[in-house]
Amino acid sequence: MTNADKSTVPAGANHRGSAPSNVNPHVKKWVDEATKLCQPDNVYWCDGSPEEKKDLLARGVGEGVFIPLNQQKLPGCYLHRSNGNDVARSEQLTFICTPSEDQAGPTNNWMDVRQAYSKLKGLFSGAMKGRTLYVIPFVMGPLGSPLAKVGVEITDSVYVAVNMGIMTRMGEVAWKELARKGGDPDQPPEFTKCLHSVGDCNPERRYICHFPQDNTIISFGSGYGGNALLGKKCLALRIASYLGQQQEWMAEHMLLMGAQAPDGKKTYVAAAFPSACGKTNFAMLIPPEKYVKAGWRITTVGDDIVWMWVDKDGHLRAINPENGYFGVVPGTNYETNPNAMVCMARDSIYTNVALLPDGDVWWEGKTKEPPKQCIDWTGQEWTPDCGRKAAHPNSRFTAPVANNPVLDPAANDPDGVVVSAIIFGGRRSRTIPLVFQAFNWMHGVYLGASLGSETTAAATGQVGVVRRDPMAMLPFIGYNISDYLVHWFRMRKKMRDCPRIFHVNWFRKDDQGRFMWPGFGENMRVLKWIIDRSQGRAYAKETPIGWMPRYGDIDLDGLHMTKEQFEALQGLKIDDIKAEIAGQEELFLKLAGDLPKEMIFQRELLISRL
Ligand code: OXD
Ligand code: MN
Repeated sequence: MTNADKSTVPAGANHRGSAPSNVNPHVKKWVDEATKLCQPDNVYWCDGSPEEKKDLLARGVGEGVFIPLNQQKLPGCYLHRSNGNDVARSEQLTFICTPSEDQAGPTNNWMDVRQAYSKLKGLFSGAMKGRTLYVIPFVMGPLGSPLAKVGVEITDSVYVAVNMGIMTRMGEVAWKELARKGGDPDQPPEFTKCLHSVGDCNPERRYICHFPQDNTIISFGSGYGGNALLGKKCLALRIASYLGQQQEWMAEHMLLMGAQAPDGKKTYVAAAFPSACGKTNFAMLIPPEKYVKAGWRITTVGDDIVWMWVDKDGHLRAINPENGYFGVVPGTNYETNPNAMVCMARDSIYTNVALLPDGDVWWEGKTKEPPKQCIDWTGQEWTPDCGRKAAHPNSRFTAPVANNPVLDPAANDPDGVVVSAIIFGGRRSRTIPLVFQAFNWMHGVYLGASLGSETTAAATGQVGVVRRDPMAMLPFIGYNISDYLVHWFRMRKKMRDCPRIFHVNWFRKDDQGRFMWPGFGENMRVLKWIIDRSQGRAYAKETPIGWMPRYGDIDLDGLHMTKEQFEALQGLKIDDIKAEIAGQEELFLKLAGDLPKEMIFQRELLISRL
C-alpha cells in the first residue's frame, strides 16, 4: 500500500475516508490518475456524514484554515480568512478550452484544449506533496431530478471540502445518483470531473479552465468560492450552459422564488441580476406588513442559479441545482435581509469578515454603529477611524439552504416548479425605469441580451462602470455567446405557454444622487404587478420600450410617493434611450458577423418605435 492509498484523515475514523467498495471503476480510475499526478501524502474520500463534517472542521481549525466563532451566538459557525490576493472570481484567468477559438466565442478567454491540458499537467505535477487529496462526490439538483448532475471534485483544500458539503448534496448520495443514472458498465457514466488545487495561491499561476466537450473543470491557484467550489459557477453555469445547449435545456444565473397570493395560488418567478445586485435579498424578500397581513408569502427556491427545461405539457420548469447559499455579507442586516441573517446564524462559514472580541462577526452595514474595535478580515487590529474596511467588500457566508426560514417546500422536488415570469435587472443609476414588460419572448430575450449593469466588487476590476452583461451570464456562458442567444430564441418553439419577461431596476437615482425607489421588501409591490401581468390581471400602457404600469396600476399605498415622483422613476427620455442603444453597440460589435438576426430585428424594431 502506498502512502497515498492510506486515508489517515481524520484520525480514528472507522473506514471513513477510504474509497467506497462499490465506487464506479471509471471514477476510481480518474481519481487514481489524479493521485499519481498530484502526489498527495493522503487521500480522503468524503462520505458527507455529519461526523465527517465535524472532523473536517476540526482538521481545518488545526491547520489554521478555520477560526471557531462564539458557539453560543453562532453554533457551528467558523471564520476563514483568505489570502489577500484571492478574494473574488478571477475572470481574466478563467478559460474555456476547446479545439477552436470560435467554440469559446468572442466574450470568453480561450485556450487551446491540448495546450491547456499540458500547462495544467505541469502545474498539478507534485502539487499536493505534503497535503491531503480530498475526493468530493456531489450532486447538483434535487436527487432523482431529470436534470440532476453528478460531479466529483478532487481538491487539496479542507475549506473547499467543507464548503462543497454545504453548497451541494455531497457524499454517499452522489454515488447513488450516479448508479441511478445507470447505463452500460463499460461506458463512463455522465459525471463532471473537477480537479482543484490551491497550489501556492499565486495569481501568476492561477488558471480556472473549463473543458465543456470533456465535461471537465481544472482549477489551479485559487481557493475563492467561484474559482474553487467547482460545483457552482464552473459546473452549474459554464459546463451546464454548454450541456443545456446540447441537450435542450437552460442553465442560468438566476434566483428562483415562489409568491403565494392570499387566495393560496402560488406563482414562481426566476430573475437574472448580475453579481452583487441583490439576488439573495430578492429571493428571501419579506413583504411589507400589509402584504403579510393580507396573506402574501414569499418563499425561496434558489438565490443564484437555475436549471430550466420544457416539460411534456410545454411549460418551463426549473430547479435550483445548489444546496447552499454563498452570499455577499456587507450590507446584510436584520432590516435588509432578516432571512439571510437567520440562514447564517448556524452551521455556516464566514469568509473575510471581521472578528469581534467576543467571537462574534461584523461587517460594514451589519449594525448602524461600528464596533469600537475588532480584528479585520486580514487579521489586523481595526478601529472605526483606521481608514480601512473591517470586512472585505466581497466577504461571504456559506450557509445550508435548510437554514432558510422561507425555504420553498418544492426546493427538493425533483420535478421542480413551473416558471411564470422571468425578470432581468441591473444596477443602473440613470435612464432605466423601475419596471417594464417585454412585448413577447423574442423581445424579452433581446432585453436580457442587452442587459447592462454598473460593476461591483464580486469580480476583480473597476467598480461603477456600466458593463453589458447578457442575461447576467457574461462571465458564465461556457460556449459561444451567439449560439447561446440563438438557444434562448429557439427555446420559445419548445414551449406551449412561455413565461412573461420583465425588466427591473431598483437602483435608479435622482439628480441629487438619491435612490428613487426604496427597494428591499418594497420590491414586493413591483413583484405583485409582475405576477398580476403574468396571470393576465394588471393593466399596462404601451411605450417604445415595453409595457409599463401607470401611476395607480402598481400599489404605492403607504409609500408616500407622488404621481410626479412615480413618473420620474418610470420616466423615459428618448435621447437617453438612443444613448442606451449606442451603449449596446460595444456588445453588438464584439459579436459582429455572428450576431443572431433576431437581435438585429429587435433593435431595428426598437429604433422604429422611438
Ligand atoms: C456569485 C457571483 O458569487 O455571481 O454568485 O459572483
Ligand atoms: Mn452569482
